[in-house]
Amino acid sequence: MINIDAHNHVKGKSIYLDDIQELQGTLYALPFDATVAHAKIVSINLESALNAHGIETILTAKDIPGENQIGGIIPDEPLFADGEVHFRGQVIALIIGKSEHHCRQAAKLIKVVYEELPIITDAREAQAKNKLIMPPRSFTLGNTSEVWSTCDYVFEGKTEVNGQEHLYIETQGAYARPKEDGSIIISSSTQGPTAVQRMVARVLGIPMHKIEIDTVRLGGGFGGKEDQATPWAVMVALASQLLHKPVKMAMHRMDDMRMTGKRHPYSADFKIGLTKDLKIIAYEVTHYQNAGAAADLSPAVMERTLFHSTNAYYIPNVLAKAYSCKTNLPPNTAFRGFGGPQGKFVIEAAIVKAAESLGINPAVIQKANLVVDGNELSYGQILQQTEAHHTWDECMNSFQYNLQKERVETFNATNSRFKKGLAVQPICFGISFTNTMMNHARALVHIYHDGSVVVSTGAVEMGQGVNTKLLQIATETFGIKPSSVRIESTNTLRVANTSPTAASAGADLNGKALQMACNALLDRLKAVANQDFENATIAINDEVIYANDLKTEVTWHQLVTKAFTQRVALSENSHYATPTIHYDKTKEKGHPFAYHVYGTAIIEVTLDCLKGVYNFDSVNIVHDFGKSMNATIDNGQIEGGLVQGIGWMTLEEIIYNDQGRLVSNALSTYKVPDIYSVPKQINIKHLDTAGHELAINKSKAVGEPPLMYGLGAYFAIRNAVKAFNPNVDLAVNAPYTPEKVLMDLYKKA
Ligand code: MTE
Ligand code: LUZ
Ligand code: MOS
Repeated sequence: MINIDAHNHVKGKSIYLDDIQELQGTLYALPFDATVAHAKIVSINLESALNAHGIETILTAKDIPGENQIGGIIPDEPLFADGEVHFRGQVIALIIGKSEHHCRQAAKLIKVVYEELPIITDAREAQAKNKLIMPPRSFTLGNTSEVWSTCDYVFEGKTEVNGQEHLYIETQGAYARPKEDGSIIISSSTQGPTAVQRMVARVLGIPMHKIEIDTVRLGGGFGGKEDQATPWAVMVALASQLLHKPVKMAMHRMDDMRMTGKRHPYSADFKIGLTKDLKIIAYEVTHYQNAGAAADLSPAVMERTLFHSTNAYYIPNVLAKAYSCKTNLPPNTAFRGFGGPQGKFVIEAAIVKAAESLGINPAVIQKANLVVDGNELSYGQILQQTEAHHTWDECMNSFQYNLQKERVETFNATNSRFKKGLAVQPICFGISFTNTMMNHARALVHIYHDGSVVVSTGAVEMGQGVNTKLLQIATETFGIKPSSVRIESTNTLRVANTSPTAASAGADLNGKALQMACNALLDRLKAVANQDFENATIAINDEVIYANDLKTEVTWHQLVTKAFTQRVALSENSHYATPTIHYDKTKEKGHPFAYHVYGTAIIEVTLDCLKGVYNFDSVNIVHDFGKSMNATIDNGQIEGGLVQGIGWMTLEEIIYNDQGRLVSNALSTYKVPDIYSVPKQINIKHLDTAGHELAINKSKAVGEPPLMYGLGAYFAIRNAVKAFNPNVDLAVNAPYTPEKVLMDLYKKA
């Protein structure tokens, strides 16, 4: 089935937040933010701004009827700065006027007097000064300190990995309209409608049942709208509630980039120990996560960094520790992979460091340590149905890695200006929210008496194709045409208490709930059909219901009508909670993931050693989809994730100066992959495995894992640099921008 949004997207008919038909009298809201990164607010003078043309009002912390608090995991984040600011871009006031233009004019008239305080932007500096979001956490397996002396080789090192701007095409925004009796509807471009509802209730001081959040689709989220769509929705809700008027916000790109958090930068120290036959027997890592000025999702992101600290490798002795460091930057947040990619980057760097020191191909160490069934990971989960070797071998064989490697070596021996680099990147990613409590979903299905069906779930469509997968589940279960089913917007009145669409689990959780609802309805309809067919086996095909002899038949519409006249319930609400998962934080042991997703990529790059610029020639991937329920959509996720990962590792460079000002604050200074930087060839081979019971229709979750293939881009470029400048000692510092590559090419050994 093609993506159900494809035609409307191409025609420009799809509705995004800014396309919602506005009510007459709609006002516009513009956040006014801090211009210093850390300060006491001595005074705020709003007078001339309030008197400016077209301005309705300006709201600050003192106008909040409920709590000035939007922190989800830790309540440490005010909606509007109150007395102090902790990062540039922190919102101090909300200007409401007749148009955005009026608001921008008024913003120039607001006068804030600050008393500046010391600024910290570096994670290690924050940790040294004990500025932490929460106490550090450690995962332990075996006993590293006991085995160092038995290792034949021990290597130590340090890595840096930068953040990443989400760059969803649709910027943050929300539109609130008052309903009667103080209740309110808010259209929000959010991955988590329930999170928005909860925070609106808290800040407005009203019960959740007065708040309806509606989300049709997002023009991309990538994690950036898991938590950070909330403040903007709360702001328009607050203004709408106080003014009894519809209020809307759709952010400018530069405002969005300045005010919102990004992927977390990490700094890390590692120590890796191997035996003579290249088995990694000990690994210690300390991660310093740059959380920004408030917790946001950082504790959960940090947790996933620890979970993925050993990527696809079995290491019997592990000590992984992480600090969530509080700095004067916008709070960093979820981003595809959610800390996992940062954890994996360090183990890959450690392996590369070992291989370079031993003068061997890192792939030899990678392969020698891939996980197998029965391996215990540092957090206690015993792996089953592992596909690490399977994807690796399949990738090596079907894409003829050995020939490719020879070709690259020959190229490098015969070319001086251009050098090629090759890297292999295996991945292993856990599927489930690491917070067990969040792994549940509901679906509401109505069959109308004309036979048409409407489906509501908690899943948010953000381009990943979840609505198409949900439509497939409903139509396949009922045996009816796609045009008979409609997937409705995600709405907190129809489906309540949802987890955000995140952790790649949207299709699994909501799809399973939907399947349960459809099956319950089908059972009731079959019971009605059985009255005519005398307990025959019933099959539905093309909207025709057959008894087992295929002689008697009735249409879907006739059957539904009959059920309706017999007063059979044609609506169903089902609840699904992932079985088998559990986790004990006091012991840091458990079985947090329903299953893992595996894959292997081979990345080849050509580097121009005169200019430092590079091009990716090919990326060959064998990915473990299980039984992919929609290969086109799943391949799209692989391509998109891969390119996003390559962008993070190569071109995308977030720069804050030491005053905490975002220097890379627009698309002129923040470079993302374009059509020219996409690999010339991306070959995706499906590893067709049994799948997993806990994956919807055994079609494994696909959203986040492929981003981590992009890690290989970093190491492929490094190999090309090494081919040109063999004896140089290189740091591990991503992204590897052409500027940094050029410096390394001519760095003295
Ligand atoms: N694909 C598109 N086109 N747009 C997005 O915003 N988000 C990614 C991934 N793929 C995203 C995307 C992230 S971060 C996640 S967690 C998953 O989609 C969420 O959707 P799923 O749970 O349905 O896979
Ligand atoms: N969000 C979250 C996530 O709250 N918990 C997770 O484990 C997670 N994993 C990936 C992406 N978002
Ligand atoms: Mo994705 S980072 O789980 O929204």
